Amino acid sequence: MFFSNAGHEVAIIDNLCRRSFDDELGTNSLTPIASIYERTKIWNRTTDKNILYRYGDVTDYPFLSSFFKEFAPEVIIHFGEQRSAPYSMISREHAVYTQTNNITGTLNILYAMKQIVPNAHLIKLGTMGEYGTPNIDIEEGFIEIEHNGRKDTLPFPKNPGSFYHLSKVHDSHNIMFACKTWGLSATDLNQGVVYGWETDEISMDEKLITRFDYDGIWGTCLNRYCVEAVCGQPLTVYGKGGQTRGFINIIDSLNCIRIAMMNPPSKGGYEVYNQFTEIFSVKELAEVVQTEAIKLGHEVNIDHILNPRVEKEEHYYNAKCSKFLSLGLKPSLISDTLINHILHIISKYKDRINNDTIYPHINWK
Ligand code: USQ
Repeated sequence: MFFSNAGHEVAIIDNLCRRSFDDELGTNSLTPIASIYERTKIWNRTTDKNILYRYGDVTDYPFLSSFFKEFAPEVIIHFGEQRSAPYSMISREHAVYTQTNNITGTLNILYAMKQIVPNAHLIKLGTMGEYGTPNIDIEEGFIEIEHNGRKDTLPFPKNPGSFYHLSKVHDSHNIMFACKTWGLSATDLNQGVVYGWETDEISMDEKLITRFDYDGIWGTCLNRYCVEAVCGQPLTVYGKGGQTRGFINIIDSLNCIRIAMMNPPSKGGYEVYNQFTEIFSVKELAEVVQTEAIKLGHEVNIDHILNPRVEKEEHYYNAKCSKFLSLGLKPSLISDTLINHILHIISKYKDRINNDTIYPHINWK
């Protein structure tokens, strides 16, 4: 909708697996989401634009290649992956599914680009989690290394924390190889933890609203804290809470993709951007939500619960994110007003919260 509104011709392919994961796990979106058919119909009617939707799976090469031949995309924005770290850690089957689905889908896209649209620009959603939490500054994609008297610029070392995050590392290697070998162009967006869900386009009609996850498998930290505050549960900080990450508002996330689209790498180029706007520890974020929720009359406690993940709970973290700023990104940062607004919207859908799904039950060990 964001790109359609900006005047681009947009086609979506989606196998709707995210909706079936909810059926598998008993989770749900806080916000009621209409079917994709209804959403595209409302969008096309409201705006007089035309988003094309095709049901299909990027791991199905005959489907993908025939779609590429029909639509001939100039830009491919690839967000079609299983994106939950806890989901990938449920069992062997979930880890295998995550890596097979994610890596095969991306490989298929690279082959379809090579064979059908070799001049297209791939914009691929990666993750800041590819780098992990090293005890040195995190660069944007590459680092100059001097070793035994010789120097080279190499991909920044990867040390991720789940089979899901690992799938993105494997994708990055495959994409870089395809650019180098076949002359494709790609931008890898190493995105931090996203929060919020509202955009100008979604606000046009309640039926255009997108999902808002809050459970222990799909919900990300800030969104979860806000829901916990509204439904009177303690905020679930995992362990000591010194886990420090880059965060980004969904509006900035879309603007970053727009900026990446306007600045494609040259043929054979593989560009990496770190896509976040602020750094917080998960404990600091819980305190921000607590303060704001108390102002609204909620009673809010913070619980340091046993960490279900294997991760450092106190560590150095200094990741660079200067490329998007130098290309003109004006970040929307976390503020009292924003948290207040998110808490208000959550209150509106409070009856849809399933308390049983909030506590995290997927253990890494
Ligand atoms: N955490 C808590 N309490 C919670 C939930 C999470 O303390 O209630 C902690 C986790 O232990 C972790 C941190 O918050 O240290 C972030 O966890 P998260 O669930 O908010 O995000 P994560 O699992 O890292 O994954 C999310 C998205 C994923 C994206 C990633 C960006 O689901 O698709 O790739 O954020 S990043 O974290 O930068 O790798």
